Amino acid sequence: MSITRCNICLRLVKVNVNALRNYHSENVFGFKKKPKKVYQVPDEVQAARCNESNFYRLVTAYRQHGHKCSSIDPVQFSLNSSCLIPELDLKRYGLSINKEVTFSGIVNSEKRTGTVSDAEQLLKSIYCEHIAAEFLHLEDEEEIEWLSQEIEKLPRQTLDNDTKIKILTEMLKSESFDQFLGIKFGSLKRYGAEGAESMFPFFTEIFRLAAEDNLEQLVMAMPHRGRLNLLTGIFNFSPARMFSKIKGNPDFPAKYVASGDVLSHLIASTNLKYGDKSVHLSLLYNPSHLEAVNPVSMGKTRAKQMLSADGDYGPNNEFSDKILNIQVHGDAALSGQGVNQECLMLSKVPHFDVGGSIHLVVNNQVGFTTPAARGRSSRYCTDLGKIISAPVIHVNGDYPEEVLKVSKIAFEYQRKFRKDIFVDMNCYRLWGHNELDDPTFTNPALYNVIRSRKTVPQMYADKLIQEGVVSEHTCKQAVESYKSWLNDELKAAETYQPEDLYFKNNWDGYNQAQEAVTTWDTGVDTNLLTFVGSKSVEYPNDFNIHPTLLRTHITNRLTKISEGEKIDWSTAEALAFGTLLFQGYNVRISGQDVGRGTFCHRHVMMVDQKSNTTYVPLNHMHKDQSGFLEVANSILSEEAVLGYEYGYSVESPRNLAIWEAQFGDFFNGAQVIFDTFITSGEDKWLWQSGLTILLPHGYDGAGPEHSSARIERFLQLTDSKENKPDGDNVNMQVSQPSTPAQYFHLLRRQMVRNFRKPLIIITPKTLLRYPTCTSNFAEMAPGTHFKPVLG
Ligand SMILES: Cc1ncc(C[n+]2csc(CCOP(=O)(O)OP(=O)(O)O)c2C)c(N)n1
Ligand SMILES: [Mg+2]
Repeated sequence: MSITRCNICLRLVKVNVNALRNYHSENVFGFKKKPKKVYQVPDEVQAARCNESNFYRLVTAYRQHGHKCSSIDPVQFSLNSSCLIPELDLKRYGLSINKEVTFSGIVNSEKRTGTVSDAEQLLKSIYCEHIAAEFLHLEDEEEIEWLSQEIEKLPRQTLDNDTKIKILTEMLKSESFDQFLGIKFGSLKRYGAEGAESMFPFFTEIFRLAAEDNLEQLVMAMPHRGRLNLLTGIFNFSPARMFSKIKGNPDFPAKYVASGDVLSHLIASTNLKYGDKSVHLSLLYNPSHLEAVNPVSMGKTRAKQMLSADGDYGPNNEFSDKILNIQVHGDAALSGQGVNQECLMLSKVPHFDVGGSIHLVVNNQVGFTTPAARGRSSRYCTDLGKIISAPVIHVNGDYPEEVLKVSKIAFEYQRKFRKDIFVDMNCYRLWGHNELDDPTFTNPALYNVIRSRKTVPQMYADKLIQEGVVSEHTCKQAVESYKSWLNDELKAAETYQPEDLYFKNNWDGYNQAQEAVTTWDTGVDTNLLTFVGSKSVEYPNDFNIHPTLLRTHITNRLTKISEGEKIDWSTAEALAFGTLLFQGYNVRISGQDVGRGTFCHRHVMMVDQKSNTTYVPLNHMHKDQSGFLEVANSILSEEAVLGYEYGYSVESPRNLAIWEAQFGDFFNGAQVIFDTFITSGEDKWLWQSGLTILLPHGYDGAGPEHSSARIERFLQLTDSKENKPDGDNVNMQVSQPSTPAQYFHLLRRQMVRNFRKPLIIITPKTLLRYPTCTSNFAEMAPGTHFKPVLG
């Protein structure tokens, strides 16, 4: 049998997959292409590793598996108590303990050479004691090299006495604060820091480094545990104000209509001073729904970055050059709440990137009553971080100095690589979930250990006394003087009056809405409408436009604009966006595929058919234009993305944040954000938000799931009155406009008023192209406005 050879020659075309799958969006507002970094392990290091390849394999094994037999659990209740890790067995690597090996280039040590036994000892001290690092899962070689060098330096690092005393003082203050509250307010749930006091070295070190590095602002999200201790201990929150609240007094001056929130949600906005440097800290309000505040903090960070021309918004800098995001988690909530997965997946996406967040887990190894092993399926609560190649450093909270050292690495890693990193501080919880709860119903063995040990501050005080750094007398004095200050504050609480801290800075000139229906002229001069309308579909000469887009969308719009008639839904939207940009407001539209629009009607973002370059015509209307449209095509997430946009919206009233669900009925994946932030933020916290939510497509019919955006649920969520018409002071506005002009006015009204309210708009599908659902310029001209009812 003969085989016929095929003479067709396969032509292999070298294709850059990234180029195919990515937009080339240089200079699109809110996105700058990052320069490609080239990293090369030095030749001599590579040579050393080749020469000692077996030893190098052993070192790599410690870097990869050492954490499994580390001693990071302060209550020794761990799953890893027996340290038999086969991967660390010397036999695997053909090494005997007396063999001389080269350390240089292989493990970071002061010694250039040593025996395998020396190396084993060193590696154990680095990777298997009170710090356990996980970084070999990272994709980037430079990051791995950098982290191994930094972590391997740790055993040689010592802290100066001033730093040690600072750590001790903060921890003693925290412990005293818990004891003080325990005595003065016996029935209070304070969710104290007892057992987790080593969180203080994390914060003091990160904040100090941030100020030293000339960061301007820190935006922080954190849950209940230790929050009050931090507020009064280092965030300059007046204890008198806190005590006044505990006694049941209102949070806000009487002139405001607001209910306030529970104690464990209090916030700080303060300047932290370190020598002649300072950094501003904003600790965000959090709802009880654990972790829901994280995307909000990211969105607020991004808004601050935009306002201060940081990162993609600036000429020449990187994200978080000025503003840094910090997130604190509980161990159970971090692994249990899906919003964290969404946030991590957002972290490097264009238009959502904030330059990497620093995460601290206050890992007391229990969630309410649930022991760690029942609270997740992964080994560590931080394993989620691995999905974005984030390093994790676990540390034993009984060793505050080690906590401080790894915090420094976390900070420096974030600064160097602008990526997320996790510090997992393993600690314990002295009491039950709160101080009134008895933990021994469910965790008797653990609490036997906890009740028979010394507290972390006391252990550290003993250590420093033994080292001669402080005396017992100084420690006692520090505690006494702090308690005496707290006593003075308790007295001051009796006459404390809430300060008026609201509607300041970015919000200067804004106020709460009145109990009246006000009408705002949102009309626009016809010449400007014509200008904006034609600019909204203009593109550069060398731009390869999609032929269908040109034939339909662009041509039709130009005709309608020139006639000022038959203005359709998407044209009205473009006119609203463009005129707001013209007035200097920024507009950000976010959600899945929003640039094109789910129903292919919007096209605020055009894609060059040859180069994949994106273009946003509304950002090129005029050379002096000061407002810009950010088109944030999002990941397939509702909760984190909506939370993000809410956070963005509360930073400044001058930026219109719009979130569009792909189909209206998908909003319920973000129900937590609606319930705990959007509908209630002003009442709980006096946080106003003009966040505008587009929910297509109400009752247009597309099967059971897509035919309803469930408008009735939004109506139920309003505090609309039953006995009289609502004023502007309703908690949120819900509307279903039926003409393009109405939609135009609604969007513009969000920006021109002197207050902000969340707005839900049930948007259509069929009406987008329905011949009779059009408006004309006369309905958008000066003097026109949104009409609550058309008749
Ligand atoms: C989304 C959500 N579900 C449930 C709760 C009720 N809850 C409050 S605290 C808590 C335990 C949290 O454990 P962890 O995250 O480890 O923090 P810890 O209290 O141990 O500091 C639970 C389940 C909540 N607040 N939020
Ligand atoms: Mg916990």
